[in-house]
Amino acid sequence: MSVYDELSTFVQQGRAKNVKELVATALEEGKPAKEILSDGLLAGMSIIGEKFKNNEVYVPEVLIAARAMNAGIEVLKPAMEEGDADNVGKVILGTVKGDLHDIGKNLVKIMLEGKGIEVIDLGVDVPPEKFVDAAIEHDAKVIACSALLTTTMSVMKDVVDAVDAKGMKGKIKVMVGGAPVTQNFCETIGADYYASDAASASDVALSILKA
Ligand code: B1M
Repeated sequence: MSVYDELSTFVQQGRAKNVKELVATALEEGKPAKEILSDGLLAGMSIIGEKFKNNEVYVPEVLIAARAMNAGIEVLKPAMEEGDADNVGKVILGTVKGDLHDIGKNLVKIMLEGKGIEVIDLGVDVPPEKFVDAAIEHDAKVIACSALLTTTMSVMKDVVDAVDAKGMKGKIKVMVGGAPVTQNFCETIGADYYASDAASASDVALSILKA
């Protein structure tokens, strides 16, 4: 069994301690952080997601797997960050109201910080106005919204509207992402940018802040 298959299995079994140890070993062996993340940790979480959908596992198992995955990400974090880049600006980040999924959002945060971007992380279940108020308070040019549920992605439109209502359209850019979100959806709701994964989110944010 490859180290990635083993990692995937540990994530599915929710064995946080084993995940941490194996990620550390894989890094020591020179395995690329990106590969450890995608072929090991995310692969395991994706299998859990399928089983969850098919009612083969339930919320507690998913939570335990998520905790194991987060433990692995913590060990990976230093290797994923690009290091001491200059502070190039601020981004307000959060998972939209009604949505409690934060693993993807946390990955976006790691990648943004790796580009030298200061991240004000509002956490999960964030109401639209809170994103905008925080952006104004911190003079941030980008709001980055994550949503994992088809029932919460519509809240991103409320964020776009809230930016408009505060007279900040064009001054604050809204970037959207998360598993059910697409470029087409982004355009439909009038958001400024879509990013399909955490690495692209950091590239997009950097280009906005440097423009
Ligand atoms: Co939830 N859940 N969940 N869940 N859960 C999904 C999303 C689901 C697809 C599972 C399934 O049915 N197959 C399904 C959604 C179905 C739908 O809407 N179409 C679902 C459901 C239904 C639910 C509940 C409603 C279940 C219930 O209670 N009946 C409930 C909702 C709670 C709520 O939010 N109000 C629920 C609860 C939970 C847990 C709490 C148990 C747990 C979350 C723990 C946590 O986040 N701390 C959980 C989990 C873990 C999942 C799955 C299994 C994994 C999600 C994940 O973390 N993936 C998920 C199934 C799946 O995705 N395969 C599922 C790994 C993560 C790295 O990927 O977040 O997609 P992701 O992030 C990616 C990209 O999307 C992107 O970058 C990352 C990769 O680089 N990205 C961005 C994310 N945000 C971005 C923002 C950007 C740019 C890119 O710019 C701003």
